[in-house]
Amino acid sequence: MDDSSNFEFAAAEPLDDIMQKIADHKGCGTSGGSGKSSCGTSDGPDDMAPEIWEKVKNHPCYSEEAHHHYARMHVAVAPACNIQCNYCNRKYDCANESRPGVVSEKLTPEQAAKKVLAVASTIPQMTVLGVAGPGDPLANPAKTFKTFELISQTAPDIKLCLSTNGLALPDHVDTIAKYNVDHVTITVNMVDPEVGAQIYPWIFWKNKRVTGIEAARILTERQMQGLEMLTERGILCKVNSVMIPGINDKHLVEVNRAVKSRGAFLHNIMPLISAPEHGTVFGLTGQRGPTAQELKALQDSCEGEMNMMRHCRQCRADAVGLLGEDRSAEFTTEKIMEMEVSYDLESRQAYQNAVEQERLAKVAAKNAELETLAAEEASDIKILVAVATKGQGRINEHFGHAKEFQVYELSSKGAKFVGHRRVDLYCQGGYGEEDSLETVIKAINDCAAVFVAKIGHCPKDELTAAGIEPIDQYAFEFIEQSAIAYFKDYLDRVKRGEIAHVARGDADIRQGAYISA
Ligand code: CLF
Ligand code: SF4
Repeated sequence: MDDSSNFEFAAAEPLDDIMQKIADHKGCGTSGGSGKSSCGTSDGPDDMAPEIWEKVKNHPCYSEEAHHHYARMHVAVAPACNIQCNYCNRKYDCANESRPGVVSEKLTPEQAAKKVLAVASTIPQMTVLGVAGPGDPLANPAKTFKTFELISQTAPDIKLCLSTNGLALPDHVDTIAKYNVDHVTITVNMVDPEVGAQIYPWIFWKNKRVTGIEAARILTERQMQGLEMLTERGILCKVNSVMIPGINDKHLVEVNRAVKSRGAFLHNIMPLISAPEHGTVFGLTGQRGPTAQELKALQDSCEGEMNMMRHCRQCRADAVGLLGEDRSAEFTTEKIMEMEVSYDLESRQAYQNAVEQERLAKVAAKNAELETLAAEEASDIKILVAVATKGQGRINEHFGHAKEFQVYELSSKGAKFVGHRRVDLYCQGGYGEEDSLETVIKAINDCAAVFVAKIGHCPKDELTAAGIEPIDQYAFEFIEQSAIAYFKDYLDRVKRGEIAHVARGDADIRQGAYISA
């Protein structure tokens, strides 16, 4: 159990003390009994300070647990950028918060406000509005803040979120606070200008272009200054870092320490996505992204310093829906302008109250299962399992319909979310495709089992032949409770000699298993 996450605020506590508690707290992860989560509270308000719980409880990026239940949306109101990253091509969305190659519809603040109301009235679990590109929101301050102003007037229950490269951040901290933007992400890829010069060819600073080490020095100073200013004001900060092998991979441990010491709440190390067809400098020079093994090793090595976000989906700048699903096509400008919007705060709150009841039931079920696991003889065995889910924290997706699998590590401590694997749709038009099944098996070949709501005979046989146990007996049940129950049974079967435990270490994770561009 990690005591650092168990703290409470006294009434009228000084802001410095509160910020120290945020800094002491390892990101948004909590020990939560023995089932420690990597990047989200899994046990609820008893497990963290009320002020922090209020900020993260329905933010799908700041709480891994919340991302099963709550959705976010982005509005693409910020086309310009004030720096150049070697992994970005302005023809595409911002690579910090999106997949390269997906072009957004640019919106005016008024169109964006209409879109937010349209989405909020259709998706009651949409709780967060982010401005994340396609350029830098703070290089477009008038459009960004006008959007926040309009939304705070018309949809006051929606949390406002911002993602920036940080160059202009210190100039806008007061405005960020004024509009109650309570979550800010800064992309920090280096704190050493010599490393930065290999990532940023130039920045636009005080009306002129600055290049090389000097550009990187200015950028890092502004990023650290902005981070300190935000955390001093009690604004929750997440740091995104793009892992670029051979350039900043080893250096990101130092970045992790630097941002943690300045009060960052959560660190999200994302893989570089790079391909020649993206037309970026790194794409054209053949700079590769990290393997799954390299990414996980770096995240693991930073976890002692600070909890790591592992559920990021590298969203596009107009993403809508739960992380991992994309409903943006339902809300094009043409469609939203024709939509009758009825923003009903009461029914949204009623829906969210029902979600909260479901979450409580889920936590209670997990804790009950954990108690029975704790009663078993301790074991060093650890396994990974893959889960097909479309949300609500339940095993509720057909094997053939899964676009991704969520991966949990099971041990005597419980079930811990450790990442996701995107896969091609195995079921194409109702027929299983041989090649796609092979792709799925490759993506989850380090998992002992795959939990699904339903699965056909053919894929069942092939998974079994590949050493992955297909499990449909927990269909529509809660993920963590079911996974712990399965793990107890697994340990029993190993003890009885019915199955041989196969250690599947990182070496078994094939390149690309986590990452698909
Ligand atoms: Fe958007 Fe970013 Fe806010 Fe989330 S995304 S601005 S913090 S609401 Fe989330 Fe998407 Fe990862 Fe960003 S999964 S890319 S971390
Ligand atoms: Fe592209 Fe974002 Fe970098 Fe600007 S900050 S160059 S939009 S990735």
